[in-house]
Amino acid sequence: MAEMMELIPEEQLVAVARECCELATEEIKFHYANTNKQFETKSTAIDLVTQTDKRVEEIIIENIKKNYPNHFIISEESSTQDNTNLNENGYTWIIDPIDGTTNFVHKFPYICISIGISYKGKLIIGVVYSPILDELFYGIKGKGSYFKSPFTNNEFIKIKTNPTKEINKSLLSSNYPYGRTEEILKEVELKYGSFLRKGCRGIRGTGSAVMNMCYVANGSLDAYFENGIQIWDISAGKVIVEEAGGIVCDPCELNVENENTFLNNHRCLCCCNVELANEMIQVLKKVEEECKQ
Ligand code: LIP
Repeated sequence: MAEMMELIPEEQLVAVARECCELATEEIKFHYANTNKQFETKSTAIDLVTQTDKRVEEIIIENIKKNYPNHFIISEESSTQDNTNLNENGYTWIIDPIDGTTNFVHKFPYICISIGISYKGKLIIGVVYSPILDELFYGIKGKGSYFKSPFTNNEFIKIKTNPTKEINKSLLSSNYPYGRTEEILKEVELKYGSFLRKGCRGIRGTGSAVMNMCYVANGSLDAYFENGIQIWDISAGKVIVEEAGGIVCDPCELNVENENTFLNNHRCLCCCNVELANEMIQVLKKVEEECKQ
């Protein structure tokens, strides 16, 4: 109990999260090129999970427990839907062992390990590592967000979101949801149609929620929107985007006071700044109203 309340230097937590990524990387790389990966399905027939997701999760959890045996852990492949609240009294690690599992199955390189850390119910750290692209992002609350890749000579650079304020000057991103009911499809069509009509320069989708968010953080994209996501898809990205100067909010509302409520609400809008967020919220609100009719 005493350990749960003890304050740990953020840099030390980042180092352990990075170590988790390093330990798991070989497992991902070893199986990545296999064209015949075995998988099971989860919420729907297109929501996939492989043995590698499970093994990577084990490696990460083992390392967290070795360092911090009393910290709470929320993780995609082992947490159930009813235990995804951040611990209000101590630390919680929020893990997606492979964000972009469908990409992994198809050998499409946008996959990453995503680790968020919260303290007393508030996110404080995000670490995201893409083993195939060798891109590492991390953010620490109050201390900024950083990125390194072979294109930065493997040196960390501080990142900042774009100044783009209008939809018609922006490159947006989203992913297609696992749910394919008529209701969901209508909403997806209306959203894409509305942003295209507003003149956005394109709508990209990496197939990994947190990679889309990291690319908003480093200015490769201007915004990301998606409904149907889970707490482990967005926790690490939220810190990284906010610390790079961006906004992470509900698609129809700029301020959601309680972090637990927001992270478990299954919807996310992430923008490079508040002006673009306000313009996008207007569009998304309209779509929501049309969908209710
Ligand atoms: C996936 C996301 C993807 C999103 C899916 C899902 P997984 O995570 O990152 O972008 O569209 O809803 O959450 O299943 O690859 O870990």
